[in-house]
Amino acid sequence: MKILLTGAGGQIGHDLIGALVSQGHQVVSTDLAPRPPSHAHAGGVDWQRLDVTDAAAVQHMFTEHRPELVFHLAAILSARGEQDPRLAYDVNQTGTWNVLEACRRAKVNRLIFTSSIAVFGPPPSGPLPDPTPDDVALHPGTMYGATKVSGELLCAYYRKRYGIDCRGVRFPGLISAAMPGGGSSDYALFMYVDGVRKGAYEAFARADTRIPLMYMPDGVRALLELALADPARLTRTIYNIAAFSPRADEIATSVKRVLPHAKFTYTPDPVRQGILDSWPKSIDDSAAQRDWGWKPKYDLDAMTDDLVPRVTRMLELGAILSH
Ligand code: AKB
Repeated sequence: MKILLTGAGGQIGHDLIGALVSQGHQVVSTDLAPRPPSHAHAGGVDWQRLDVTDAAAVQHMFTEHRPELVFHLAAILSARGEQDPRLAYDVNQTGTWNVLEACRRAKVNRLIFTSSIAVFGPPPSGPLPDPTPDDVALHPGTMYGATKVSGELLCAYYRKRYGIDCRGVRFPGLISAAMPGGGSSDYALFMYVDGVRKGAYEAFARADTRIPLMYMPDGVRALLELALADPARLTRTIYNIAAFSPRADEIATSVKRVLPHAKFTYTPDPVRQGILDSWPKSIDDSAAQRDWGWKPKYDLDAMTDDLVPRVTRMLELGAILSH
């Protein structure tokens, strides 16, 4: 199948491209930035420069390549988005609109939208239910979250109005051996990277911070399974998906099982801690389980056992840059 990715140079693209290529798909990877050195494994994959905020360029790319399936990954994440809300609006809001319009005009069959737990925030009436279900009033506290809510609604609109088979997941914080960019959940990955590299990490979150997290192989599998799910079985446009929800100090304990000398300290950054505190502590993903059989394979310790050797290898290869 011919598949186009936006934001292919990011954390999800790194692993998703490899999975798509190994399944024999023809992949067109697009990103504003040139192919990062860490994407060397995707050497044979077509890499095209694309700024999703440029409507004409997006239209041209989609019409030229006529993909059957698009994964829309391009986004400015929560912490970076609070530094530059205008940029987050342009990329996440206008970019998503441009991608949907290009899908409509180029007659793309299916679009996979990557939403996030950042769509949630505490409602005025009190805290979010724990676990948080798919359908609660959405009160995001960040520009990133607000634009993801809008993206979800636009997907449902384009589905109903123009028949584009648009589907998506709300990702927890994703952890992998590829560097994330500007997320509030990044403390979790840095515990692994700096745990290996320096034997110590000063987290920007409190020790009792608890948010939903997921290991990237599960995240990639969720995207692929949803992309191939029978439309007749889908009762929603956007699905919560969950894996595990550890406190920051529980992640530290898990890392220390493998790296006993690693030291972790906690110095909360007020902006990122505020964002983390506004997100759900855990997620109810029963609709995804029921409709398309979603089930994570990795819990926290299984992720740690797999990830520490990977991070070690990536650091040896110089493929993880500093944060
Ligand atoms: C972020 O921290 O902004 C992202 C997310 C949870 O969507 N990783």
